[in-house]
Order: sequence, then C-alpha cells, then structure tokens
Amino acid sequence: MKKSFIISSITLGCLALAASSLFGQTVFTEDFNDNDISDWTAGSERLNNFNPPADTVFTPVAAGGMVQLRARGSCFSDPFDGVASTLAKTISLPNGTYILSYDVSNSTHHYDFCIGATGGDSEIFVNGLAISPAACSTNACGTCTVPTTTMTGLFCVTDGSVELKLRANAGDCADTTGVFDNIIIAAANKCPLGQGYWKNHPSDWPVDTLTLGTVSYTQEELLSILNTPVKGDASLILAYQLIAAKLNAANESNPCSIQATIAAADALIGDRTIPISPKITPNSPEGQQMVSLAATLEQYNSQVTPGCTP
Ligand SMILES: [Ca+2]
Ligand SMILES: [Ca+2]
Ligand SMILES: [Ca+2]
Repeated sequence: MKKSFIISSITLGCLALAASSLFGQTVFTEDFNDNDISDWTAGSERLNNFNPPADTVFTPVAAGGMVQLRARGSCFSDPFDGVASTLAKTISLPNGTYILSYDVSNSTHHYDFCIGATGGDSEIFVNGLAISPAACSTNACGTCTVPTTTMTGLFCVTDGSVELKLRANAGDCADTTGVFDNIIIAAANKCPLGQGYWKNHPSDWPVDTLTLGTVSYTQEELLSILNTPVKGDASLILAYQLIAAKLNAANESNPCSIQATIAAADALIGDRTIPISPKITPNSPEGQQMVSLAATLEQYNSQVTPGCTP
C-alpha cells in the first residue's frame, strides 16, 4: 500500500504508513500497561452547556492496558457545539522531525433527539494539530464505530518540546468513546534522495500523486515532467526539485528545514500546469525566482542530514 501525503501549513500532514515502513530511533512510548495516567492531565473542550441533559465529560479510565476517553454532548438547547474529553502531556524532544504512531478506536452513539445526524471523532493532537482522526457519523439514534486502527503522522519540533493531547470529541446529541493505546514517537530521519533517483526508481515512490502549486498530478504525469528536457524552461527546473523534495518529505526524510521553501514554490506555481505555458525563461523576473527556489530545494534533496539513515 502506498502512503497518502498532504502538506499542511503547520506540519507535514498525514501518512498512512505501510506496515513494512522502518521507523527511526524511538524517543517516546506510552503503552498504558501500568493502568496509570497520573502523569497525564485530563481536560475538556466546549464544556459549556449545563441544561439537562448537560454536556458531560467522563473521567478518563485507564484499564486493561489502554486508556478510554468519553464525552457526551448536550441536546435541545444552545450552544449545540458538542463537547470533548482530553488527556494531555508535554514532553521534551530535540528539534527535528518525528513520526507519531498510535492505536485508536472510536464509537459514537446518537443518544437522543434522533433527527438528522451527529458524529464523533477520536485522535491525538500534536501541538494543536490533529493527526489522522478516527471519525464517524450516525443518525436516527444509531451507533457508528471505527475499529482499532494504527494512525501515523509526521510532525516537526522547533522549540524543544511537544504537547500530545488525546481527545474524544462528541457532537451535538452524541456520546463518544475513544480508546487509545501504543503511542510511539520515533525520529524521522531518512536521507533525502535527488530527483535523478526518483526519476529512475518509480517503484520506490511513497505516494501515487503529488500536488504542484494547486494542480494534482499522477505518478505517470510526474514522471513525464521529470523526463521532459529543461530547454530553458524555469518551471521545469523548479518542478524537478519540488517533486523530489515532496517525495523526500513523504519518504520520512527530515523536511522541517524545507517546508517554507516548498510552500513558496507552490505559491509561485499557483494554478498553472507544469510545464507552464507560455514558457518562463530563467532570466525573466519570475524565472529567476523559480531558479532560486529550485537551488534551495536541490541543496536539501542532495544533502546528507546528520545521522540520517538510507
Ligand atoms: Ca503512565
Ligand atoms: Ca497497552
Ligand atoms: Ca458544548
């Protein structure tokens, strides 16, 4: 199975990793096997409706080597914004890129006022950004479930620490339970590879599609771009390196240092299809910007980051 990869504005989006993926060095684990969550802090979100049946946040339960969070959103009166139960911890980590992996299940019951739909979700937030929510919706007083699934995602640490927040989130009239286990954080530090490698090894690609600017391309289309001679086309010079940089990021290289450049390249390309027509020459003002961004990306794609693994 190939990974899906979405660059987000804050971190690096979500990866559905193949089971065979190799993680780097493990830097944090929590398996809850001691059934002790006294080292985590319980909290709530949107606990703001006290008319019966009021918003309810149940005390998190550690049992059976897992932790269970449950919240029940109020019905019938304002605000109809649901409620969430949270369990948080801040851990120190050296700056760099990491992979979070955890097991989660979600069950959401539509418990009353059974008109229309409601929903719930369970996930871990890393510095406020949800990684791979387990979400479902249900109506007519039904129940939906997401069975236990291993979720993974990349994140960057830039200030020496990271907040993990487990959350079970219930919508209006929803009673949601999330069960969490096997939280693992590992360093993501594969050595980046150059565009020539990716061009010649399509079976190693971690994703089937990429977005350049706002346009999505299939692997076949991307390979066609990589095999088109540059011939003085600045958009191709940039696209070669942008494709390689995005493949490296999806391949668990350390992309924290290059995110801003990737975002700038995407913004410059915008909604235009590669190769951009009419041709942008490297010495035009826009061409110079493209060549400059390409040079920064190429430097990243060809670097051997400290301690990286092939
Ligand atoms: Ca513990
Ligand atoms: Ca466990
Ligand atoms: Ca509420």
